[in-house]
Amino acid sequence: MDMQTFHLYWLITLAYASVNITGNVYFPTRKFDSEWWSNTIIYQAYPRSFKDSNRDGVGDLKGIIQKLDHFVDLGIETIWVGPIFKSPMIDMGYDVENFTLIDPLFGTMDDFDELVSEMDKRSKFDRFESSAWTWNEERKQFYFHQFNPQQPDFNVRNPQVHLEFFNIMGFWLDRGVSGFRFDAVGYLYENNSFTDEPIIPGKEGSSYNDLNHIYTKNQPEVIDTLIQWRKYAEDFRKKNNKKNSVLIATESYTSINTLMQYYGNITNPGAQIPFNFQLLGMDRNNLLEQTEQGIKKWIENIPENMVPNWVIENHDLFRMSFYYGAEFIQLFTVLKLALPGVDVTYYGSEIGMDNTYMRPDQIKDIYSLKLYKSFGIAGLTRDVSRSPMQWDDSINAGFTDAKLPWLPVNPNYYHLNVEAQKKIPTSHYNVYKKMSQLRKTDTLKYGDLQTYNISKSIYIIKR
Ligand SMILES: [Ca+2]
Repeated sequence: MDMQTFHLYWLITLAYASVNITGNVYFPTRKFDSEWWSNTIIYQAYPRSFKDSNRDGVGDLKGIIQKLDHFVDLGIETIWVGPIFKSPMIDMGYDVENFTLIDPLFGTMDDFDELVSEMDKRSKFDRFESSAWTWNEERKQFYFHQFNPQQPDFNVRNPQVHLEFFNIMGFWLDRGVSGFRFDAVGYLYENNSFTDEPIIPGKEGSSYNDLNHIYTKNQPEVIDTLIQWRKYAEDFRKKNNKKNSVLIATESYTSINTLMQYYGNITNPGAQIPFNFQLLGMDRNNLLEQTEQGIKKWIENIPENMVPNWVIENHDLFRMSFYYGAEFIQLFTVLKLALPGVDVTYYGSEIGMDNTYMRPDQIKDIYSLKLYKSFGIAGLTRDVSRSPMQWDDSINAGFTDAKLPWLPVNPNYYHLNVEAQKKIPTSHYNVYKKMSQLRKTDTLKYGDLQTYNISKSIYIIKR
């Protein structure tokens, strides 16, 4: 989609503003004076693939420091870096060995401190961090793991474990992080009864997907825990006389009702940003209706005084162009950056990076390897959306000086890269940048939202 369409989109919006029609969705004007984050863009800098500084082919903290001006240029104030904790790297760092150590692959604690201080120098920056039974011979006990055997579940019911979560948060808050993104929170608790889960009618019950996970997912205790984490963060802020509130974001693929409870309420607030995946991986054949429904669902259900957020791409799904076609990249960039609340941008989105083809022998993701070994399915790896950031047209897209990056660079890098797009006024990069600037206006910061579903091919949002 070129710049003309971009203008057209706004032209329609502005022209329509003068017509008096009842909006399909209405979200009122709101002002969150003290909240630095209520309109921020959270940029997910997937650390392995962002920038390699020491020629080992894997992105690292120093690499992010080298590229901080990228965020300044785009007007991005919040960077989500993670996971970077000490890890055996079975699940690319989502399997954490120690929550208070940096994995040497990504650098050192000094590098982390340097990242914080370099971000402070550029003033307005905020940083952000990210978390079946197997027999253990040593302990002579079975242990529970909802993911890989290398990722045992915490027993969060144990008060010491609970306390340790606070200690970890305190550790990183002391080091200057602005918030936390908690992975897979729906799996935090299991029902105390250890009851077998019911088999979904018509299924055999022999595999994980045959069971209805009513005892191992989204237990009500999750919400209490989020409220306690938020309270800890608030208390920390007050105790240390910090002006800015600490941000808590959660990842959970669950029902809208559960996600709305994650927000908590005014007296007992929970996560400010329960990630909203309504607009993620939608069906191309039904795109307009799904977009409309996705926006509507969140806006109509959100508790009073809470802030919406929007995710269009992430490290677990494919790139946008795979789902909808490259012609939709700018349209979705404009849409998500024009909606009220927080935008979450996955690295490479700002230049419209595409899925990268992986040969079976190039796959690194453990889940995809399992799929390949069991069923011979090679194309469906999460790695395709984790390929190295395309900075310029030099070797390996400027991501690394090593001969081999940890995942292959997309061959389209020689024309699809940051430097090339900076020079083209109508590029994805510059459209993104313009929208980011527009977000700093009062209209996009605080303005109300109305949507109009005109026909099967015209959907309008008005701020
Ligand atoms: Ca490196």
